[in-house]
Amino acid sequence: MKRVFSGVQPTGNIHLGNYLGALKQFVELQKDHECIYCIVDEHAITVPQDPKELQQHILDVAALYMAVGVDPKKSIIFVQSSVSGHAELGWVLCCNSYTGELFRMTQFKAKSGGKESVGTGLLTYPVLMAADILLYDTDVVPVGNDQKQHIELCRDIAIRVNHKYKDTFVVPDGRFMKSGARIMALDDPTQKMSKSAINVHSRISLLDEDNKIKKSIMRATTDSDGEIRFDPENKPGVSNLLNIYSAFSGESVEDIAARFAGKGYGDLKKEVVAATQDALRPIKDNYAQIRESDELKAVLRDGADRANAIAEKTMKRVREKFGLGI
Ligand code: AQP
Repeated sequence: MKRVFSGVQPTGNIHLGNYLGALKQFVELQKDHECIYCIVDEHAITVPQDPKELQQHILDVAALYMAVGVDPKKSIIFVQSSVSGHAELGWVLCCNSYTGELFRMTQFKAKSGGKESVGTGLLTYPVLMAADILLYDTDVVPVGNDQKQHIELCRDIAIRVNHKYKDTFVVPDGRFMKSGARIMALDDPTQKMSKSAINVHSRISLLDEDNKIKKSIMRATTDSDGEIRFDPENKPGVSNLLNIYSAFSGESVEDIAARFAGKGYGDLKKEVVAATQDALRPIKDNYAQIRESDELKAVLRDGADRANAIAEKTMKRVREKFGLGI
């Protein structure tokens, strides 16, 4: 069975983009892959976090993984900082990557833009992400489109190390959804939907109430030509709504657009509201039960043990290849 690894940062407000781009794939892949899903708390501290809130957000994300359908009997669910191999391999890979390639990362440019002083962790974030993936001899990495460049860097680093020290890493492939790989902000469909955006109506969080879902979608930015067609470049707002609908319904964006020919944006929005509310309702119900249960921390402890057993094998190989330790 091929091995899958992916993660989400416990930075709050897990949104429709995270779900449709990544989490939905997590669930699908469980059927016929060996899956390892991480809550990447060490990535979260690349920007300042309140320690108490971070603790809660870790449990929130773990509960959401399970609420959307990640099954701890089938998949490993664990917290990154409970497996020390992530940080150790991260350092080894830092010594095998170049500042030039890290400064070129668009996410680094976006997050550091305009600031006088930028934390080193923001720059080395993709190297730690490469370590997360390579630590588990991962074949497949299900992520949103925004992570394409980071996956490419991970592959480059793996190939570079393999060139120097034969057969050290498995070179992984990214896996991206057809619909949902890049969900855009509802208030500005030229930007990706993001947890950290200030306007709450820019995103739908997975735990949003029905009323909030309705408000955010009904006020979503569209355009003034009134035609419903899929054209992300010229009609990013309408195309984003079609994309969201398609990701929930499984119907192609073209078929949905054809079905709405001659109708108004309000009609489309109403159906997107209903599809979103219907899809999120069971997730919210599951979440409420799981988040309160004692089982959650036990799942994470068991996941950490299982993840650590795999990670230690890789680290033994890496230490030997690089001549580390005695
Ligand atoms: N808008 C998106 N559309 C599709 N997929 C997305 N992902 C994120 N945004 C979208 C995917 O969700 C997974 C987890 O993301 P993350 O929590 O690790 O970090 P992120 O990409 O930094 O998420 P945000 O929401 O944009 O957070 P902030 O605002 O803090 O930067 C990843 O697979 C990602 O591709």
